[in-house]
Amino acid sequence: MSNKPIELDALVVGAGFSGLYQLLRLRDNHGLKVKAVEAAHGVGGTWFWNRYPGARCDSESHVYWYTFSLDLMQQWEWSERYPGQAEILRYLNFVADKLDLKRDIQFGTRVAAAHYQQATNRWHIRAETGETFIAKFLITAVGCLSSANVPDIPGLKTFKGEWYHTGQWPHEGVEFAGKRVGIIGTGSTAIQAIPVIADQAKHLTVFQRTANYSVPARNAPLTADFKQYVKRNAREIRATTHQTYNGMGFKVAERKAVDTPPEERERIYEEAWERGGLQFRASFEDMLISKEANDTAAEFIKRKIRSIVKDPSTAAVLADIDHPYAAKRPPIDTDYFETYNRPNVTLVDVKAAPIRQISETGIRTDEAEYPLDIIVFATGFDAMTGPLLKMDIRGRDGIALKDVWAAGPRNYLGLQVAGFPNMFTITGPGSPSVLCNMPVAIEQHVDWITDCIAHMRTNGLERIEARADAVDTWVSEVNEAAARTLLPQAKHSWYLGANIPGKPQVFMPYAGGLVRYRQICQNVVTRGYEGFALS
Ligand code: NA7
Repeated sequence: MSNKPIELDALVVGAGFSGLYQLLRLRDNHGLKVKAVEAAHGVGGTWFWNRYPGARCDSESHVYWYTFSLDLMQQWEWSERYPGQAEILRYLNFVADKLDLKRDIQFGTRVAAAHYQQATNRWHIRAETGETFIAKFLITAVGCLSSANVPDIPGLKTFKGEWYHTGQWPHEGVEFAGKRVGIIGTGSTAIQAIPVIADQAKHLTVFQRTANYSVPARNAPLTADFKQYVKRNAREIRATTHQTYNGMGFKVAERKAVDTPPEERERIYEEAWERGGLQFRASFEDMLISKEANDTAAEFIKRKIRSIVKDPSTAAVLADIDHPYAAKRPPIDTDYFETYNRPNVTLVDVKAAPIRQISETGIRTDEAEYPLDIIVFATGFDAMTGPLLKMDIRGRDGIALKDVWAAGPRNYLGLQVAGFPNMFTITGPGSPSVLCNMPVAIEQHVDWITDCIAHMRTNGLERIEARADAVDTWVSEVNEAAARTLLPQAKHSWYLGANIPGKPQVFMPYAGGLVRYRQICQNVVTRGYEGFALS
């Protein structure tokens, strides 16, 4: 390996959905000298790392892909209603190979530091391998749920069994047969993994701190007719995802739960429950705005939990949910609540009796000791800011991103931080992406960044930086958009950073929806990149 820096027009950090598309657009549409660096040994990002049992996307497959090329859409066929991890990884490899992207991706390369040099208007980037890169543009495509959170529970180092975090799952898989397994967490990940692990393990103990809603996914193989429908209607499907609030393929019903008679409301929820999936939250337009409306959905799901789970005390702990429905990321499942009827599954309420310690042989709560062979941490991520702050990013005058964001993330449009010229963040805080169907949000971000860089090149501009007043305005906009919804009412949510001890609690995603966000970004361009200083 040479120590000579590699000089580039742009360096993209990450080779998941965002990084691949960003690399493609700058390289093939604009002829930039661009490279992507990726910590993993393959493409895929989230879908490279999250190989835990049951890992599957909650967006439906016919909208969970790139839509920039109708041709590409014709060449790929999904097999199930919701794509599983392995199939998504195959898809991203298919795209990367088809478009010959891998030759410009350097794998096994994790960025340690990126420092902006004012005199030369260049980013100096250092990888953990010691390699260095010099680039005019730095684009982070590091994902928003990629920094695993393993809680600091005393004694973990002494545990004699095996332990794993779901987001860093061994590629060779984990053998659960005959084992006593404990899983910590009941977020989307755990809700997918629990039924699958329960099916394999001798015994599964679920440690639940915050009870959660879940709606059946109703996953199934796609029929030949549906596959044909997708091929024939690719253009319309793409158009729909650009028109819906969250980039999904379904629209929110134009009716209010509070104005709907109770029997009719019940029928609508029942139908949505049978249809399955995230569409449940689209049953009424006031569900995420009015607590009264939300209560009707919450009560419906709690009744479902009590009717599915046979042991009343287990059902009571599972249904003891204190946040509005969908104010935390709403999970969808395959036989999640049914799994608690299995004789080999136990639910432990660690809100009532917290986990105190991990011993050599298992988990100890305030009330009991649970002997275990394997512990699975389905404990989520240091979301949105975590992957960015893991790198030592410094902007003008050596100012560190971690200092600028000490009280919470601040940026403009989720795309640029004041003081960090020519650096763009894809799916960063302040972006709507985590509340949306991710590939649709990613395509919007990447297209905007690409057009911006192209505009700079056409006009002989060297430098773009968000203005401080524009950042203030965007931070207010993000706060106001969240305040118009029930989302901030879920106090234990990663949207707020509440899952990471000591993290500033700020509602991070933009909750105004993708359509509005797209329009705002477009208006910024129309008004000559309003809010940015270009020179
Ligand atoms: P989440 O949604 O952050 O869920 C993590 C779960 O782990 C949640 O139930 C947490 O309880 C629990 N947790 C975290 N730390 C602890 C400790 N110390 N003790 C007990 N329980 C704990 O992460 P997921 O991976 O499920 O989902 C992340 C996203 O990936 C998801 O939203 C989708 O977008 C895909 P808490 O609620 O904090 O009390």
